[in-house]
Amino acid sequence: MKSTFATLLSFVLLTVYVANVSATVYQTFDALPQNKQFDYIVVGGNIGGSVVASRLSENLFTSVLLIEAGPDSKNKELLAIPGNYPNSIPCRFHWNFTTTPQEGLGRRSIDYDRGFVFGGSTSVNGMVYTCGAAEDYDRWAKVTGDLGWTWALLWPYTIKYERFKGATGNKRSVGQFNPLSHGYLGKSKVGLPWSGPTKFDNCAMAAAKDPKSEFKFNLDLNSSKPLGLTWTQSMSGEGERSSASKAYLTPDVRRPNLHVLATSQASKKDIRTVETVTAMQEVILSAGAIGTSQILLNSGIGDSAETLGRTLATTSQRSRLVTSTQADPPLIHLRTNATLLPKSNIGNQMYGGAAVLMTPQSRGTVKIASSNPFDKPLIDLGFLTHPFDILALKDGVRTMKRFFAHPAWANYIATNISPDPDAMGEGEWEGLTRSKGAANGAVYPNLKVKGLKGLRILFSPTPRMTVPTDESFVPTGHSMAAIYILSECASGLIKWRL
Ligand SMILES: Cc1cc2nc3c(=O)[nH]c(=O)nc-3n(C[C@H](O)[C@H](O)[C@H](O)COP(=O)(O)OP(=O)(O)OC[C@H]3O[C@@H](n4cnc5c(N)ncnc54)[C@H](O)[C@@H]3O)c2cc1C
Ligand SMILES: *[C@@H]1O[C@H](CO)[C@@H](O)[C@H](O)[C@H]1NC(C)=O
Ligand SMILES: *[C@@H]1O[C@H](CO)[C@@H](O)[C@H](O)[C@H]1NC(C)=O
Ligand SMILES: CC(=O)N[C@H]1CO[C@H](CO)[C@@H](O)[C@@H]1O
Repeated sequence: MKSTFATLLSFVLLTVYVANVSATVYQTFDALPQNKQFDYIVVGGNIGGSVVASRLSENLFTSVLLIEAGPDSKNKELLAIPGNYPNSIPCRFHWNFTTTPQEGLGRRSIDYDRGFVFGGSTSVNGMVYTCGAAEDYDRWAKVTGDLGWTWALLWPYTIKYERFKGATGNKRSVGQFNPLSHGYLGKSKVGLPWSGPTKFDNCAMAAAKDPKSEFKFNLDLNSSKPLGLTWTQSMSGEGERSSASKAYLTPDVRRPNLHVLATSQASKKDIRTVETVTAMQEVILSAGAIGTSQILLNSGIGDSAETLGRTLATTSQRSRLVTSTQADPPLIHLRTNATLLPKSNIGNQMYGGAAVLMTPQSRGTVKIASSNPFDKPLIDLGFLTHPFDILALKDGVRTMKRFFAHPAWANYIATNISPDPDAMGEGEWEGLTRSKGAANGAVYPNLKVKGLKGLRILFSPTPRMTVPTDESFVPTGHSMAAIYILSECASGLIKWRL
């Protein structure tokens, strides 16, 4: 079987730069063991890569090489401080991507952040922890015809990866979460707010207690019914961010069979070939939505519809296979000015709300600008190119207006600072939203390459079976939880050669 996929398994390594030396993580290619052969090569030190490298290397007879383009996150306090996001995270830990001019946003290009460091984006993100709705996962199962994707079969993985820590600093958190909804023996810390409750929290909770309120209290979002008001959980604990690398790699890198190479970018083809490593079993691509697309495109997989059709004859995914992405929900930022100003003299507190679209119908693409793997890819999020997205956002703004209309906010001046769809014409609202609405977040492709042996792709999140791309969708929540679930699930599939 090895020879069938030999071509794909030779990876070119481009050493980007040499960072400070650590005892357990290789900083240079030359430091790697002599023969440069491993059972598995995992590309990308993000959730998928960290989880899979950790789980595969549990078997001490299996050798695993994990390759990460960015630097080690060890001793980087700035990354460990929870709440340091986003402004205090230096750009040396970012890819500094910018999108192509967005047709749906008045042809503006927007910054598109991704983590360039161990842990990938989990080292630089907002840490907000939500699992999404059971219906989202059940829909994966329905679309794929694979019961393995039902929430009932996937949620046990949350128990596997979670190490629930409650609130830091002995803060009481009774009544702020459901103890039965969490795992306590896993690797990734999940916690509750370490401060508060704030005046905002108290008002929101008072409104939620009103039996007539549309916005009811929800004890724990792992009820898999994510509607309502809740105490936000985050992937942090004991005063620290719990990145994927901190949770999975730092403890396991002492294993003699797990090799982690930092500051090295993997690619298939390069004009400046530096080094090559070989996997005896499989290559697992987990370089995130952008990085994985770039590697595949640079490898000649997905250059054109024809190539794809041939290479992937057994799949139903054709021309859009590699380039399809699902854009992260655009945010309409309402925080440009204060939304709520206290009427009485209680200081300068201001609170804001944002409408976030969790079910975008718009789709984008990732393309390469050249065959040089160091060139930035062309990222087109396709934001607001589908009419549904504009309608849904408009509805979101109205929902928020109803939320702040509750008497619980009576002592505050609630002002609408984003374009108000009820105060202007349809065209004007849409125009302002497209030209002013900021957009941040992640790209989520929802696909997997089949028909290529020896190569797995941990696109996040990726149902196990081929999904026609037009059916691709992500859970209605922040993406980390779903990706941890899928990564733990994928580790089992790889380990047991399924
Ligand atoms: C600013 C920001 C805020 C966010 N906030 C939240 C939040 O609050 N809650 C939440 O749940 N989610 C949040 N997310 C999303 C979440 O962090 C990501 O969806 C999640 O981390 C998974 O990302 P990924 O695996 O697709 O890619 P990434 O995490 O970006 O991982 C890709 C990894 O592969 C590496 N890589 C890329 N190319 C190569 C190559 N050629 N060779 C070697 N290595 C390579 C990269 O350096 C990186 O480490 C946020 C994301 C961002 C960017
Ligand atoms: C992003 O920019 C910073 C600052 O210029 C730089 O240090 C870092 O290496 C850049 N990231 C990448 C992936 O090139
Ligand atoms: C926000 O506040 C500034 C300064 O007070 C003002 O000039 C601007 O018009 C306000 N923007 C909106 C959208 O209300
Ligand atoms: C108590 C609780 O809500 N935990 C749940 C987490 O999600 C699964 C699937 O819906 C439930 O079965 C658990 O009971």
